Amino acid sequence: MPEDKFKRSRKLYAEAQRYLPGGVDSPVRAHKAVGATPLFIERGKGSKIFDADGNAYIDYVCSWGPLILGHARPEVVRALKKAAERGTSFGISTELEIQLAKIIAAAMPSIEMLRFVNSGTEATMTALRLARAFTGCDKIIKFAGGYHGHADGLLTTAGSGLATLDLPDSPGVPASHAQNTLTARYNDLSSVEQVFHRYPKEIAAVIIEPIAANMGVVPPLPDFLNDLRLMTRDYNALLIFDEVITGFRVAYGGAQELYGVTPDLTCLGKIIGGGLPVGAYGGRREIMKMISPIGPVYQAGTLSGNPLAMTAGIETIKLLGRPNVYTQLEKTASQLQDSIRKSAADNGIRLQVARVSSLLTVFFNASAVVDYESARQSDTSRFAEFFRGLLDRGIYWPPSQFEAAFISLAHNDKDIRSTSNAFEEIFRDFGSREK
Ligand code: HOZ
Repeated sequence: MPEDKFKRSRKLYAEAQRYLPGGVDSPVRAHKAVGATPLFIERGKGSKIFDADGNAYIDYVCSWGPLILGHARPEVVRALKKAAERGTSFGISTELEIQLAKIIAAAMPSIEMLRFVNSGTEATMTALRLARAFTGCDKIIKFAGGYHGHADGLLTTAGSGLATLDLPDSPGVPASHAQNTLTARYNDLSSVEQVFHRYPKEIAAVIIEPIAANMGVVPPLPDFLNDLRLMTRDYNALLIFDEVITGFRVAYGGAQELYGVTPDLTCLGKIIGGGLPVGAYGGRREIMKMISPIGPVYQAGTLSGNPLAMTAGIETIKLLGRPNVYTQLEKTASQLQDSIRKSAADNGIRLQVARVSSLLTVFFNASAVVDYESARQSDTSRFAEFFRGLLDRGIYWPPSQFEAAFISLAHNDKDIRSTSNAFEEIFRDFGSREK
């Protein structure tokens, strides 16, 4: 009998299930959609993670995006150690909050003021509360397949874990709440216009991932974001960019820099906390001035602006400000994209590789993916096989068709070569079975 290379992870998973629902603290980690043993990780270094059985993997999840520098980057670890020695939390302001706020405001000129919170979910939830207070309207528009965290009212036709587990929404959300969420089709301006026509004076905001990354990566079509900007202005609704994934990822100034479109409010998370829990929302001063204690819109948090999260964010973004960082990410990610396409073509495998900068998804789909409907045409059982094939070969890919793979600055040529070889072997196997 072959040796069980996941023995310890299996044991931990069995134990975890007694205490944690599904044995995990976030659904996709249970590997349900890909039929693989959930892993328990002991440590990470650079581009690699190491599980409880001592298996090493080249990691393309990178904690779902925050670790753009790779795992345990020495500069970040050193700064964190020093910060921890000074105290881990005060519940009182520190200068670090001003430092990180200044860095973010300089990177994204649309953000004149911001508030730090502890997760992307908190950021989007509060940005919407603020938009409703500012406009006096209750309804919001989101896009099918867009994921903005798990707050009530944002789980309708959502991507990420809900798409992975094929859940249309979640019980427990009052119907009265969900009915204020209207859904449009990503990359289809006419679907947005239809909603505005129907409720011309009732929409507080349109919230969008400017590059959809929670239905897999789906880039915006040319002009879509710009036209959306103009339309929201025409209807006096706010435009909220959820840049939790794309902020400091696709460009230093996020998707708003890449596409030259200015939102009213922006939600951030992930990279700005350098791997520690964080979120932020910010935007025009006149809107942000409505936040308590200078305005009436209430939002608070015991750990908000936590000094460790601020420190990791500052150190991470400092390193992202060095020359050629985004060129390097582009180069590494495009090498990976090219090798996937080549192996797929050589072996007659029909797939789509969607990529913007260091965000990438392999869709097992014969035609181009432009929205949630087309993303859902993908062959998820083939994806599951692909995931397991990569795992067997020491590569940790996102365990869902409807998530992005993340390339970091720690991924080097050797990692890309090993990953490309794995793709080649897997696609050769797929191809031979199809003949
Ligand atoms: N939704 C996050 C990225 N798509 C990942 C967090 C999670 O669901 O575990």
